[in-house]
Amino acid sequence: ISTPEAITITERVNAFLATPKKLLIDGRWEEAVSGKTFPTYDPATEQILTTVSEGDKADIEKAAIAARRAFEHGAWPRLTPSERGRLLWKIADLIEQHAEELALLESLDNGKAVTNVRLIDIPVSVDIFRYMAGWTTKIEGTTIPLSPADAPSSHYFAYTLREPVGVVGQIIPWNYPLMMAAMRVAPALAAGCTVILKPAEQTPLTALRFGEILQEAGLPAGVVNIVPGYGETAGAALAEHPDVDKISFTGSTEVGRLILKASAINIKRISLELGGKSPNIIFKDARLEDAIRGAADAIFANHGQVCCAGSRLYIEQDIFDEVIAGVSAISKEIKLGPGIDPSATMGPLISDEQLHRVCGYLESGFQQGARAVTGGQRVNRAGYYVEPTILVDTTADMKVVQEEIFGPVVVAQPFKDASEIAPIANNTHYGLAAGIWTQDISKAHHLANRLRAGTVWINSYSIFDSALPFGGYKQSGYGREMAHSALDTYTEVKAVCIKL
Ligand code: TXE
Repeated sequence: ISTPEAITITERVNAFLATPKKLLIDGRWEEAVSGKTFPTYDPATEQILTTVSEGDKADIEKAAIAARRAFEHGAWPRLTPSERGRLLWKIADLIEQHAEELALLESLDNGKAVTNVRLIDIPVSVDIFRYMAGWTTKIEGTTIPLSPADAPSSHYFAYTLREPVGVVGQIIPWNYPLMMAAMRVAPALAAGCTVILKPAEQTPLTALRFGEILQEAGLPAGVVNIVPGYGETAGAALAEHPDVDKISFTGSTEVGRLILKASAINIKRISLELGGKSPNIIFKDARLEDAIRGAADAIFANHGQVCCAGSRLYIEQDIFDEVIAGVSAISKEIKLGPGIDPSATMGPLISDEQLHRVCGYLESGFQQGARAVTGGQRVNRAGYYVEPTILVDTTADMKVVQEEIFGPVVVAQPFKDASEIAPIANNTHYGLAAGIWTQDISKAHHLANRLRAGTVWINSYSIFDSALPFGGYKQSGYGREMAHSALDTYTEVKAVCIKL
Protein backbone atom coordinates (compact mmCIF):
# COMPACT_ATOMS: atom_id res chain seq x y z
CA ILE A 1 0.00 0.00 0.00
CA SER A 2 1.42 3.33 -0.93
CA THR A 3 1.21 6.37 1.26
CA PRO A 4 -0.95 9.05 -0.23
CA GLU A 5 1.72 11.46 -1.45
CA ALA A 6 -1.26 12.75 -3.32
CA ILE A 7 -1.46 15.01 -6.33
CA THR A 8 -2.60 18.51 -5.33
CA ILE A 9 -6.30 18.89 -5.71
CA THR A 10 -6.77 21.99 -7.81
CA GLU A 11 -8.78 25.00 -6.68
CA ARG A 12 -11.39 24.30 -9.34
CA VAL A 13 -11.95 20.79 -8.03
CA ASN A 14 -12.15 22.03 -4.46
CA ALA A 15 -14.61 24.73 -5.49
CA PHE A 16 -16.72 22.16 -7.33
CA LEU A 17 -16.80 19.92 -4.26
CA ALA A 18 -17.47 22.80 -1.88
CA THR A 19 -21.00 23.39 -3.14
CA PRO A 20 -23.80 20.81 -2.93
CA LYS A 21 -24.52 19.51 -6.40
CA LYS A 22 -27.89 19.85 -8.12
CA LEU A 23 -29.83 18.24 -10.97
CA LEU A 24 -29.63 19.57 -14.52
CA ILE A 25 -33.19 19.88 -15.83
CA ASP A 26 -34.19 21.97 -18.83
CA GLY A 27 -30.93 23.90 -18.76
CA ARG A 28 -31.19 24.88 -15.08
CA TRP A 29 -29.48 23.49 -12.00
CA GLU A 30 -32.24 22.61 -9.56
CA GLU A 31 -32.68 20.92 -6.23
CA ALA A 32 -34.69 17.72 -6.14
CA VAL A 33 -38.45 18.23 -5.78
CA SER A 34 -38.30 16.25 -2.51
CA GLY A 35 -35.46 18.47 -1.24
CA LYS A 36 -33.50 15.29 -0.43
CA THR A 37 -29.76 14.91 -0.93
CA PHE A 38 -27.35 11.99 -0.75
CA PRO A 39 -23.62 11.85 -0.03
CA THR A 40 -20.98 10.69 -2.48
CA TYR A 41 -17.88 9.07 -0.97
CA ASP A 42 -14.18 8.81 -1.65
CA PRO A 43 -13.73 5.01 -1.66
CA ALA A 44 -10.07 5.40 -0.68
CA THR A 45 -10.89 7.14 2.61
CA GLU A 46 -14.58 6.29 3.10
CA GLN A 47 -15.10 10.04 3.67
CA ILE A 48 -17.89 12.14 2.15
CA LEU A 49 -16.74 14.23 -0.83
CA THR A 50 -19.90 16.30 -1.24
CA THR A 51 -23.67 15.99 -1.26
CA VAL A 52 -25.85 15.68 -4.32
CA SER A 53 -29.56 16.39 -4.85
CA GLU A 54 -31.38 13.08 -4.90
CA GLY A 55 -33.60 12.87 -7.95
CA ASP A 56 -36.59 10.55 -7.95
CA LYS A 57 -39.85 10.05 -9.82
CA ALA A 58 -40.94 13.71 -9.65
CA ASP A 59 -37.61 14.93 -11.05
CA ILE A 60 -37.65 12.31 -13.79
CA GLU A 61 -41.11 13.58 -14.68
CA LYS A 62 -39.79 17.13 -15.03
CA ALA A 63 -36.80 15.92 -17.04
CA ALA A 64 -39.04 13.89 -19.35
CA ILE A 65 -41.21 16.96 -20.05
CA ALA A 66 -38.11 19.05 -20.76
CA ALA A 67 -36.54 16.38 -22.99
CA ARG A 68 -39.78 15.92 -24.94
CA ARG A 69 -40.15 19.66 -25.45
CA ALA A 70 -36.52 19.94 -26.55
CA PHE A 71 -36.98 17.03 -28.96
CA GLU A 72 -40.13 18.38 -30.59
CA HIS A 73 -39.58 22.14 -30.52
CA GLY A 74 -36.94 24.77 -30.03
CA ALA A 75 -33.41 25.04 -31.32
CA TRP A 76 -32.39 21.36 -31.27
CA PRO A 77 -34.54 19.88 -34.04
CA ARG A 78 -33.83 22.99 -36.14
CA LEU A 79 -30.05 22.54 -36.07
CA THR A 80 -28.64 21.18 -39.32
CA PRO A 81 -26.66 17.94 -39.08
CA SER A 82 -23.52 19.95 -39.71
CA GLU A 83 -24.30 22.34 -36.84
CA ARG A 84 -24.99 19.35 -34.60
CA GLY A 85 -21.62 17.94 -35.59
CA ARG A 86 -19.86 21.19 -34.71
CA LEU A 87 -21.53 21.18 -31.31
CA LEU A 88 -20.34 17.63 -30.63
CA TRP A 89 -16.82 18.60 -31.69
CA LYS A 90 -16.95 21.55 -29.31
CA ILE A 91 -18.00 19.27 -26.45
CA ALA A 92 -14.96 17.09 -27.22
CA ASP A 93 -12.69 20.15 -27.14
CA LEU A 94 -14.11 21.25 -23.79
CA ILE A 95 -13.70 17.81 -22.21
CA GLU A 96 -10.10 17.93 -23.36
CA GLN A 97 -9.68 21.46 -22.02
CA HIS A 98 -11.01 20.42 -18.59
CA ALA A 99 -9.26 17.04 -18.66
CA GLU A 100 -7.25 17.42 -15.49
CA GLU A 101 -10.17 18.63 -13.43
CA LEU A 102 -12.34 15.76 -14.70
CA ALA A 103 -9.54 13.27 -14.07
CA LEU A 104 -9.15 14.36 -10.46
CA LEU A 105 -12.89 14.34 -9.81
CA GLU A 106 -13.18 10.87 -11.34
CA SER A 107 -10.31 9.57 -9.32
CA LEU A 108 -11.71 10.96 -6.06
CA ASP A 109 -15.26 9.76 -6.67
CA ASN A 110 -14.43 6.35 -8.11
CA GLY A 111 -11.07 5.51 -6.55
CA LYS A 112 -9.33 4.65 -9.82
CA ALA A 113 -5.77 5.77 -10.47
CA VAL A 114 -5.68 9.30 -11.84
CA THR A 115 -2.93 8.24 -14.25
CA ASN A 116 -5.34 5.73 -15.80
CA VAL A 117 -8.14 8.28 -16.04
CA ARG A 118 -5.79 10.59 -17.95
CA LEU A 119 -4.70 7.73 -20.18
CA ILE A 120 -8.02 6.01 -20.84
CA ASP A 121 -11.24 7.56 -19.55
CA ILE A 122 -10.62 11.10 -20.77
CA PRO A 123 -9.20 10.35 -24.26
CA VAL A 124 -11.93 7.77 -24.94
CA SER A 125 -14.59 10.31 -23.88
CA VAL A 126 -13.10 12.97 -26.13
CA ASP A 127 -12.70 10.64 -29.08
CA ILE A 128 -16.25 9.30 -29.04
CA PHE A 129 -17.58 12.88 -29.38
CA ARG A 130 -15.24 13.57 -32.30
CA TYR A 131 -16.10 10.25 -33.94
CA MET A 132 -19.83 10.87 -33.57
CA ALA A 133 -19.43 14.50 -34.72
CA GLY A 134 -18.36 13.08 -38.07
CA TRP A 135 -21.43 10.87 -38.31
CA THR A 136 -24.08 13.60 -37.93
CA THR A 137 -23.86 14.38 -41.66
CA LYS A 138 -23.79 10.75 -42.72
CA ILE A 139 -26.93 9.25 -41.19
CA GLU A 140 -28.44 8.30 -44.52
CA GLY A 141 -31.30 6.25 -45.86
CA THR A 142 -31.45 4.24 -49.06
CA THR A 143 -33.50 4.20 -52.25
CA ILE A 144 -35.34 0.96 -52.92
CA PRO A 145 -36.58 -0.47 -56.23
CA LEU A 146 -40.09 -1.93 -55.77
CA SER A 147 -41.85 -4.77 -57.61
CA PRO A 148 -45.45 -4.62 -56.32
CA ALA A 149 -47.13 -7.94 -57.14
CA ASP A 150 -50.61 -6.51 -57.58
CA ALA A 151 -49.61 -3.56 -59.78
CA PRO A 152 -46.62 -4.59 -61.87
CA SER A 153 -47.09 -1.78 -64.38
CA SER A 154 -47.12 0.99 -61.75
CA HIS A 155 -44.01 2.87 -60.93
CA TYR A 156 -42.97 3.77 -57.45
CA PHE A 157 -40.21 5.70 -55.86
CA ALA A 158 -39.33 4.40 -52.40
CA TYR A 159 -36.70 5.45 -49.92
CA THR A 160 -35.87 5.20 -46.25
CA LEU A 161 -35.16 7.91 -43.71
CA ARG A 162 -33.30 7.37 -40.47
CA GLU A 163 -34.88 9.48 -37.78
CA PRO A 164 -33.95 9.97 -34.13
CA VAL A 165 -35.73 7.54 -31.82
CA GLY A 166 -36.84 10.39 -29.54
CA VAL A 167 -36.34 10.90 -25.81
CA VAL A 168 -33.72 8.53 -24.47
CA GLY A 169 -33.11 7.48 -20.86
CA GLN A 170 -29.55 6.44 -20.13
CA ILE A 171 -28.83 4.58 -16.90
CA ILE A 172 -25.13 4.08 -16.35
CA PRO A 173 -22.86 2.42 -13.77
CA TRP A 174 -19.95 3.59 -11.67
CA ASN A 175 -16.94 1.79 -13.15
CA TYR A 176 -16.23 4.32 -15.94
CA PRO A 177 -18.55 7.18 -14.97
CA LEU A 178 -17.51 9.88 -17.45
CA MET A 179 -16.65 7.47 -20.24
CA MET A 180 -20.00 5.67 -19.92
CA ALA A 181 -21.80 9.02 -20.07
CA ALA A 182 -19.81 10.11 -23.13
CA MET A 183 -20.22 6.77 -24.92
CA ARG A 184 -23.99 7.08 -24.59
CA VAL A 185 -24.65 10.79 -24.91
CA ALA A 186 -22.47 11.25 -28.03
CA PRO A 187 -24.35 8.83 -30.36
CA ALA A 188 -27.72 9.95 -28.96
CA LEU A 189 -26.94 13.58 -29.82
CA ALA A 190 -25.42 12.63 -33.17
CA ALA A 191 -28.71 10.96 -34.05
CA GLY A 192 -30.74 14.00 -32.89
CA CYS A 193 -32.26 12.47 -29.74
CA THR A 194 -32.68 14.19 -26.39
CA VAL A 195 -31.44 12.59 -23.21
CA ILE A 196 -32.18 12.00 -19.55
CA LEU A 197 -28.99 10.67 -18.00
CA LYS A 198 -29.04 8.93 -14.64
CA PRO A 199 -25.52 8.44 -13.32
CA ALA A 200 -24.78 5.77 -10.74
CA GLU A 201 -25.44 6.90 -7.17
CA GLN A 202 -21.84 5.99 -6.26
CA THR A 203 -20.26 8.31 -8.87
CA PRO A 204 -22.39 11.28 -9.88
CA LEU A 205 -19.65 13.93 -9.94
CA THR A 206 -18.07 13.80 -13.39
CA ALA A 207 -21.50 13.46 -15.01
CA LEU A 208 -22.53 16.68 -13.28
CA ARG A 209 -19.34 18.48 -14.33
CA PHE A 210 -19.99 17.11 -17.84
CA GLY A 211 -23.42 18.79 -17.64
CA GLU A 212 -21.70 22.14 -17.06
CA ILE A 213 -19.49 21.45 -20.07
CA LEU A 214 -22.53 20.74 -22.23
CA GLN A 215 -23.95 24.11 -21.21
CA GLU A 216 -20.63 25.82 -21.92
CA ALA A 217 -20.65 24.25 -25.38
CA GLY A 218 -24.05 25.83 -26.01
CA LEU A 219 -26.26 22.74 -26.07
CA PRO A 220 -29.87 23.98 -26.02
CA ALA A 221 -31.82 23.64 -22.76
CA GLY A 222 -33.49 20.29 -22.16
CA VAL A 223 -31.44 18.36 -24.74
CA VAL A 224 -29.44 16.60 -22.01
CA ASN A 225 -30.92 16.44 -18.51
CA ILE A 226 -28.91 14.86 -15.70
CA VAL A 227 -30.73 13.34 -12.75
CA PRO A 228 -28.56 11.58 -10.16
CA GLY A 229 -30.43 9.36 -7.73
CA TYR A 230 -30.86 5.76 -6.69
CA GLY A 231 -31.68 2.92 -9.03
CA GLU A 232 -34.88 1.79 -7.34
CA THR A 233 -36.33 5.31 -7.45
CA ALA A 234 -34.88 7.56 -10.18
CA GLY A 235 -33.68 4.66 -12.37
CA ALA A 236 -36.93 2.72 -12.10
CA ALA A 237 -39.01 5.88 -12.79
CA LEU A 238 -37.00 6.46 -15.96
CA ALA A 239 -37.38 2.86 -17.12
CA GLU A 240 -41.15 2.99 -16.48
CA HIS A 241 -41.80 6.43 -17.92
CA PRO A 242 -44.43 6.25 -20.68
CA ASP A 243 -42.99 9.21 -22.59
CA VAL A 244 -39.40 7.95 -22.78
CA ASP A 245 -38.85 6.20 -26.12
CA LYS A 246 -35.69 4.28 -25.39
CA ILE A 247 -33.53 3.13 -22.50
CA SER A 248 -29.84 2.48 -22.81
CA PHE A 249 -28.72 0.61 -19.71
CA THR A 250 -25.36 -0.61 -18.50
CA GLY A 251 -25.22 -2.53 -15.26
CA SER A 252 -26.12 -5.88 -13.77
CA THR A 253 -28.06 -8.57 -15.60
CA GLU A 254 -30.52 -8.59 -12.70
CA VAL A 255 -31.42 -4.91 -13.19
CA GLY A 256 -31.33 -5.42 -16.97
CA ARG A 257 -34.25 -7.83 -16.52
CA LEU A 258 -36.18 -5.22 -14.49
CA ILE A 259 -35.56 -2.64 -17.22
CA LEU A 260 -36.90 -5.02 -19.84
CA LYS A 261 -40.05 -5.63 -17.81
CA ALA A 262 -40.59 -1.92 -17.19
CA SER A 263 -40.12 -1.15 -20.87
CA ALA A 264 -43.29 -3.08 -21.70
CA ILE A 265 -45.38 -0.10 -20.61
CA ASN A 266 -44.78 1.71 -23.91
CA ILE A 267 -42.69 -0.87 -25.82
CA LYS A 268 -39.50 1.12 -25.34
CA ARG A 269 -36.49 0.47 -27.48
CA ILE A 270 -33.85 -1.04 -25.25
CA SER A 271 -30.15 -1.57 -25.41
CA LEU A 272 -28.51 -3.46 -22.60
CA GLU A 273 -24.84 -3.80 -21.82
CA LEU A 274 -24.76 -6.23 -18.91
CA GLY A 275 -21.99 -8.05 -17.21
CA GLY A 276 -19.59 -10.70 -18.40
CA LYS A 277 -17.41 -13.61 -17.40
CA SER A 278 -15.07 -13.42 -20.30
CA PRO A 279 -12.65 -16.23 -21.17
CA ASN A 280 -9.05 -15.40 -21.95
CA ILE A 281 -7.41 -18.36 -23.67
CA ILE A 282 -3.64 -18.87 -23.89
CA PHE A 283 -2.16 -21.52 -26.17
CA LYS A 284 1.35 -22.85 -25.71
CA ASP A 285 2.40 -21.37 -29.06
CA ALA A 286 1.60 -17.82 -27.90
CA ARG A 287 4.26 -15.19 -27.31
CA LEU A 288 4.24 -15.90 -23.61
CA GLU A 289 5.57 -12.60 -22.37
CA ASP A 290 2.79 -10.72 -24.16
CA ALA A 291 0.15 -13.25 -23.14
CA ILE A 292 1.13 -13.13 -19.47
CA ARG A 293 1.08 -9.33 -19.43
CA GLY A 294 -2.20 -9.38 -21.35
CA ALA A 295 -3.77 -11.86 -18.93
CA ALA A 296 -2.81 -9.72 -15.92
CA ASP A 297 -4.03 -6.48 -17.49
CA ALA A 298 -7.24 -8.15 -18.62
CA ILE A 299 -8.29 -8.80 -15.03
CA PHE A 300 -6.46 -6.24 -12.89
CA ALA A 301 -7.13 -3.11 -14.98
CA ASN A 302 -9.66 -0.86 -13.25
CA HIS A 303 -9.48 -3.25 -10.24
CA GLY A 304 -11.35 -5.88 -12.26
CA GLN A 305 -14.42 -3.66 -12.24
CA VAL A 306 -14.73 -4.01 -15.98
CA CYS A 307 -17.65 -5.66 -17.75
CA CYS A 308 -15.35 -7.34 -20.28
CA ALA A 309 -12.60 -8.26 -17.78
CA GLY A 310 -10.75 -11.46 -18.71
CA SER A 311 -11.94 -13.15 -15.53
CA ARG A 312 -11.67 -16.79 -16.66
CA LEU A 313 -8.15 -17.65 -17.70
CA TYR A 314 -7.73 -20.88 -19.71
CA ILE A 315 -4.14 -21.96 -20.20
CA GLU A 316 -2.86 -24.87 -22.27
CA GLN A 317 -1.65 -27.52 -19.84
CA ASP A 318 2.09 -27.50 -20.72
CA ILE A 319 2.47 -23.80 -19.92
CA PHE A 320 0.00 -23.55 -17.02
CA ASP A 321 2.57 -23.21 -14.23
CA GLU A 322 4.70 -20.74 -16.19
CA VAL A 323 1.76 -18.47 -16.99
CA ILE A 324 0.42 -18.58 -13.43
CA ALA A 325 3.87 -17.71 -12.09
CA GLY A 326 4.11 -14.81 -14.55
CA VAL A 327 0.67 -13.35 -13.79
CA SER A 328 1.33 -13.82 -10.10
CA ALA A 329 4.63 -11.93 -10.35
CA ILE A 330 2.86 -9.04 -12.09
CA SER A 331 0.14 -9.00 -9.44
CA LYS A 332 2.82 -8.57 -6.77
CA GLU A 333 4.15 -5.46 -8.54
CA ILE A 334 0.74 -3.80 -8.36
CA LYS A 335 0.81 -0.91 -5.96
CA LEU A 336 -2.44 -0.40 -4.10
CA GLY A 337 -3.31 3.14 -3.09
CA PRO A 338 -5.78 5.99 -3.51
CA GLY A 339 -6.45 7.01 -7.08
CA ILE A 340 -4.92 10.41 -6.52
CA ASP A 341 -1.60 8.90 -5.47
CA PRO A 342 0.30 9.04 -8.78
CA SER A 343 2.39 5.99 -7.89
CA ALA A 344 -0.63 3.77 -7.16
CA THR A 345 -1.57 1.37 -9.92
CA MET A 346 -4.69 -0.08 -8.33
CA GLY A 347 -7.21 1.75 -6.19
CA PRO A 348 -9.96 0.61 -3.85
CA LEU A 349 -13.19 -1.01 -5.00
CA ILE A 350 -16.06 1.38 -5.43
CA SER A 351 -18.02 0.77 -2.24
CA ASP A 352 -18.45 -1.19 0.93
CA GLU A 353 -21.18 -3.16 -0.83
CA GLN A 354 -18.85 -4.10 -3.69
CA LEU A 355 -16.09 -5.00 -1.23
CA HIS A 356 -18.41 -7.41 0.54
CA ARG A 357 -19.67 -8.82 -2.73
CA VAL A 358 -16.12 -9.58 -3.90
CA CYS A 359 -15.04 -10.99 -0.52
CA GLY A 360 -18.20 -13.11 -0.46
CA TYR A 361 -17.16 -14.62 -3.80
CA LEU A 362 -13.67 -15.33 -2.48
CA GLU A 363 -15.17 -17.06 0.53
CA SER A 364 -17.48 -19.14 -1.66
CA GLY A 365 -14.54 -20.09 -3.90
CA PHE A 366 -12.51 -21.31 -0.92
CA GLN A 367 -15.46 -23.25 0.45
CA GLN A 368 -15.92 -24.99 -2.89
CA GLY A 369 -12.23 -25.98 -3.02
CA ALA A 370 -10.49 -23.18 -4.91
CA ARG A 371 -7.01 -22.09 -3.84
CA ALA A 372 -5.48 -18.62 -4.03
CA VAL A 373 -2.02 -18.67 -5.63
CA THR A 374 -1.74 -15.04 -4.83
CA GLY A 375 -3.96 -12.55 -2.97
CA GLY A 376 -7.29 -13.79 -1.73
CA GLN A 377 -8.42 -11.26 0.83
CA ARG A 378 -9.33 -7.74 1.78
CA VAL A 379 -6.45 -5.43 2.68
CA ASN A 380 -6.52 -4.44 6.30
CA ARG A 381 -6.73 -0.64 6.13
CA ALA A 382 -9.27 2.12 5.49
CA GLY A 383 -10.70 2.08 1.97
CA TYR A 384 -12.23 -0.80 0.08
CA TYR A 385 -9.05 -2.55 -1.06
CA VAL A 386 -8.89 -6.18 -2.18
CA GLU A 387 -5.66 -7.94 -3.10
CA PRO A 388 -5.17 -8.90 -6.75
CA THR A 389 -6.10 -12.57 -6.68
CA ILE A 390 -5.51 -15.68 -8.81
CA LEU A 391 -7.67 -18.69 -7.99
CA VAL A 392 -6.70 -22.19 -9.16
CA ASP A 393 -8.12 -25.68 -8.55
CA THR A 394 -11.43 -24.35 -9.81
CA THR A 395 -14.13 -26.35 -11.58
CA ALA A 396 -16.76 -25.24 -14.07
CA ASP A 397 -19.64 -25.52 -11.60
CA MET A 398 -18.18 -23.15 -8.98
CA LYS A 399 -19.85 -19.78 -8.41
CA VAL A 400 -16.51 -18.03 -8.88
CA VAL A 401 -16.27 -19.56 -12.35
CA GLN A 402 -19.86 -18.93 -13.40
CA GLU A 403 -20.69 -15.53 -11.90
CA GLU A 404 -19.29 -12.07 -12.45
CA ILE A 405 -17.16 -11.10 -9.45
CA PHE A 406 -16.37 -7.57 -10.66
CA GLY A 407 -13.17 -7.31 -8.68
CA PRO A 408 -9.47 -8.14 -9.20
CA VAL A 409 -10.05 -11.90 -9.10
CA VAL A 410 -9.25 -14.28 -11.93
CA VAL A 411 -10.01 -18.01 -12.01
CA ALA A 412 -7.43 -20.05 -13.91
CA GLN A 413 -7.83 -23.54 -15.37
CA PRO A 414 -5.63 -25.69 -17.61
CA PHE A 415 -6.91 -27.27 -20.85
CA LYS A 416 -5.43 -30.07 -22.95
CA ASP A 417 -6.11 -29.34 -26.59
CA ALA A 418 -7.56 -26.68 -28.86
CA SER A 419 -10.59 -28.72 -29.86
CA GLU A 420 -12.00 -28.84 -26.33
CA ILE A 421 -11.71 -25.16 -25.42
CA ALA A 422 -14.62 -23.54 -27.32
CA PRO A 423 -17.42 -25.28 -25.41
CA ILE A 424 -15.60 -24.67 -22.11
CA ALA A 425 -15.15 -20.97 -22.94
CA ASN A 426 -18.82 -20.69 -23.96
CA ASN A 427 -20.04 -22.40 -20.79
CA THR A 428 -21.55 -19.39 -18.96
CA HIS A 429 -24.72 -17.32 -19.39
CA TYR A 430 -22.59 -14.41 -20.49
CA GLY A 431 -21.11 -13.56 -23.88
CA LEU A 432 -19.49 -10.16 -23.77
CA ALA A 433 -15.87 -10.67 -24.77
CA ALA A 434 -13.05 -13.18 -25.14
CA GLY A 435 -9.31 -13.24 -25.65
CA ILE A 436 -7.15 -15.65 -27.65
CA TRP A 437 -3.34 -15.79 -27.50
CA THR A 438 -1.58 -17.85 -30.17
CA GLN A 439 0.80 -17.34 -33.08
CA ASP A 440 -1.22 -19.77 -35.18
CA ILE A 441 -3.51 -17.30 -36.90
CA SER A 442 -5.62 -20.00 -38.50
CA LYS A 443 -6.30 -21.55 -35.09
CA ALA A 444 -7.14 -18.09 -33.74
CA HIS A 445 -9.67 -17.34 -36.49
CA HIS A 446 -11.21 -20.76 -36.19
CA LEU A 447 -11.72 -20.34 -32.45
CA ALA A 448 -12.90 -16.71 -32.81
CA ASN A 449 -15.72 -18.01 -35.00
CA ARG A 450 -16.78 -20.52 -32.37
CA LEU A 451 -16.82 -18.18 -29.40
CA ARG A 452 -20.21 -16.76 -28.46
CA ALA A 453 -19.00 -13.27 -27.56
CA GLY A 454 -19.61 -9.74 -28.84
CA THR A 455 -15.88 -9.00 -29.04
CA VAL A 456 -12.92 -11.32 -29.55
CA TRP A 457 -9.45 -9.92 -29.06
CA ILE A 458 -6.56 -11.90 -30.55
CA ASN A 459 -3.09 -11.39 -29.08
CA SER A 460 -4.46 -8.35 -27.23
CA TYR A 461 -7.18 -7.58 -24.71
CA SER A 462 -9.54 -4.69 -23.88
CA ILE A 463 -8.76 -2.75 -27.03
CA PHE A 464 -11.43 -0.06 -27.30
CA ASP A 465 -11.93 2.26 -30.20
CA SER A 466 -14.77 4.60 -31.09
CA ALA A 467 -15.01 2.78 -34.44
CA LEU A 468 -15.25 -0.71 -32.90
CA PRO A 469 -18.74 -1.90 -31.91
CA PHE A 470 -19.05 -3.19 -28.36
CA GLY A 471 -21.82 -5.27 -26.82
CA GLY A 472 -22.90 -8.70 -25.75
CA TYR A 473 -24.25 -12.06 -26.80
CA LYS A 474 -26.52 -14.07 -24.51
CA GLN A 475 -27.19 -12.56 -21.08
CA SER A 476 -24.52 -9.92 -21.58
CA GLY A 477 -27.23 -7.93 -23.33
CA TYR A 478 -27.96 -6.65 -26.80
CA GLY A 479 -27.48 -3.60 -28.96
CA ARG A 480 -24.03 -2.22 -29.65
CA GLU A 481 -22.30 0.79 -28.19
CA MET A 482 -19.63 2.76 -30.05
CA ALA A 483 -19.09 2.71 -33.80
CA HIS A 484 -21.84 3.40 -36.32
CA SER A 485 -23.69 0.40 -34.87
CA ALA A 486 -24.56 2.62 -31.89
CA LEU A 487 -26.40 4.98 -34.22
CA ASP A 488 -28.71 2.12 -35.27
CA THR A 489 -29.92 1.92 -31.68
CA TYR A 490 -30.70 5.65 -31.57
CA THR A 491 -32.57 5.82 -34.90
CA GLU A 492 -35.81 4.49 -36.38
CA VAL A 493 -36.06 3.55 -40.04
CA LYS A 494 -38.99 5.12 -41.90
CA ALA A 495 -39.94 3.75 -45.33
CA VAL A 496 -41.51 6.31 -47.68
CA CYS A 497 -43.25 5.05 -50.79
CA ILE A 498 -44.55 7.28 -53.63
CA LYS A 499 -46.63 6.22 -56.61
CA LEU A 500 -45.32 8.03 -59.64
O1 TXE B 1 -25.30 -2.62 -10.46
P1 TXE B 1 -26.73 -2.10 -10.80
P2 TXE B 1 -24.47 -2.49 -9.08
C1 TXE B 1 -22.47 -5.79 -12.34
C2 TXE B 1 -21.28 -6.26 -11.52
C3 TXE B 1 -21.58 -5.73 -10.15
C4 TXE B 1 -23.08 -5.88 -10.11
C5 TXE B 1 -23.79 -4.98 -9.14
O2 TXE B 1 -21.26 -7.66 -11.49
O3 TXE B 1 -20.96 -6.48 -9.15
O4 TXE B 1 -23.51 -5.56 -11.41
O5 TXE B 1 -23.40 -3.62 -9.30
C6 TXE B 1 -29.17 1.59 -11.67
N1 TXE B 1 -34.15 0.40 -12.17
N2 TXE B 1 -22.19 -4.55 -13.06
O6 TXE B 1 -25.33 -2.84 -7.92
O7 TXE B 1 -27.62 -2.16 -9.60
C7 TXE B 1 -28.15 2.05 -10.67
O8 TXE B 1 -28.63 3.18 -9.96
C8 TXE B 1 -33.38 1.20 -12.92
C9 TXE B 1 -21.74 -4.71 -14.41
O9 TXE B 1 -23.84 -1.18 -9.04
O10 TXE B 1 -27.17 -2.80 -12.04
C10 TXE B 1 -26.96 2.33 -11.56
O11 TXE B 1 -27.12 3.59 -12.19
N3 TXE B 1 -32.09 1.42 -12.67
C11 TXE B 1 -21.63 -3.46 -15.11
C12 TXE B 1 -27.06 1.22 -12.62
O12 TXE B 1 -28.43 0.81 -12.59
C13 TXE B 1 -31.53 0.78 -11.63
C14 TXE B 1 -21.41 -2.22 -14.41
C15 TXE B 1 -26.17 0.01 -12.35
O13 TXE B 1 -26.49 -0.53 -11.11
C16 TXE B 1 -32.28 -0.08 -10.81
C17 TXE B 1 -21.93 -2.20 -13.06
C18 TXE B 1 -33.66 -0.26 -11.11
N4 TXE B 1 -34.44 -1.06 -10.39
C19 TXE B 1 -22.27 -3.35 -12.43
N5 TXE B 1 -31.46 -0.58 -9.86
C20 TXE B 1 -21.23 -3.46 -16.53
N6 TXE B 1 -21.98 -4.13 -17.40
O14 TXE B 1 -20.27 -2.80 -16.89
C21 TXE B 1 -30.24 -0.04 -10.05
N7 TXE B 1 -30.26 0.79 -11.13
